[in-house]
Amino acid sequence: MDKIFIDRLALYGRHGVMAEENALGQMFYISAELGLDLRGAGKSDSLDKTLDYGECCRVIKRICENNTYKLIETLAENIADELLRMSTAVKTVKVRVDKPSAPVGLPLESVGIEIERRRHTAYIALGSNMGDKEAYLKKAVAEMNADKNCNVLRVSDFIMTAPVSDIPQDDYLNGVMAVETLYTPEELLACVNAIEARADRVRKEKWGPRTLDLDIIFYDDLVIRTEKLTVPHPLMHTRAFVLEPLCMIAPHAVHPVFGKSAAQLLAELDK
Ligand code: A4P
Ligand code: MG
Repeated sequence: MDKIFIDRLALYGRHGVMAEENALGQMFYISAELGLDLRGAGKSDSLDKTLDYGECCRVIKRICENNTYKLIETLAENIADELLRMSTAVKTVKVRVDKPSAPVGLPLESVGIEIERRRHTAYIALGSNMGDKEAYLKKAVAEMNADKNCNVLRVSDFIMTAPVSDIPQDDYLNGVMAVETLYTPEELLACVNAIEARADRVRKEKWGPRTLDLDIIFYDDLVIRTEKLTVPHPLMHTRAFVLEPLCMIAPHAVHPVFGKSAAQLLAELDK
């Protein structure tokens, strides 16, 4: 990917674990690398097709000079966050913080850290079979989009489906949304759980009726199996109520375990 880079921007800051560091301050050298497509700017010679590197430097300066953090990790994390939020065109950000006068008590040229953060694409299945189902799904989409770490890219139509469950319950309204997010998978789960909780979701029984169910179907092409989280969602490939709306917005999205597209999985289910 193309890059904009900033090399060793020299700034005075008050970050450190020691009280003297917070009082006196010291020099920090901050480098950043932003990954984005520069072809349009190169072809048109127009500034609005790229990101102004001067503006990037001013963002870094503001964060470094207007805050006092104990850790350079926190400084770098906040810089990466803001650089990514400057434009959705920025897909990746690397930030390096050098702290050459760190009070280590040994002769050294510099110590520091480097982090890399990026935008991720997740697909989230929505379902509701209680109360005003459409209102619950629409509110979930709006809340997701209002989160500063998420950006809803596409939303499928909402379709009525018969419940897949042994527990007698009302029909479901189902859909799928594609989301660009800065959250890790675990943070995204916490985010969707919070949206469910605000929709008066009560967890009584597995597969029981619910005002709102939000399941993470895919997160990039990651395969995750932890106590809290299984991605891809373990039953998605068996469920038309997930695959049909998924195919409306991303028929070519590939299941990273089976190596098959959403369209293929749906065709196999129909058979
Ligand atoms: N969890 C693990 N992996 C994930 C993931 N990828 N996304 C954990 C979201 N959550 C995940 O989920 C229980 C726990 O799963 C969460 O706390 C989270 O830590 P839950 O939403 O409380 O329980 P659930 O929804 O009853 O279970 P599950 O396995 O998500 O069931 P499904 O697949 O959501 O099935 N019929 C129709 N027609 N339409 C439906 O939408 N939905 C269900 C529920 C049954 N029948 C349906 C529909
Ligand atoms: Mg669920």
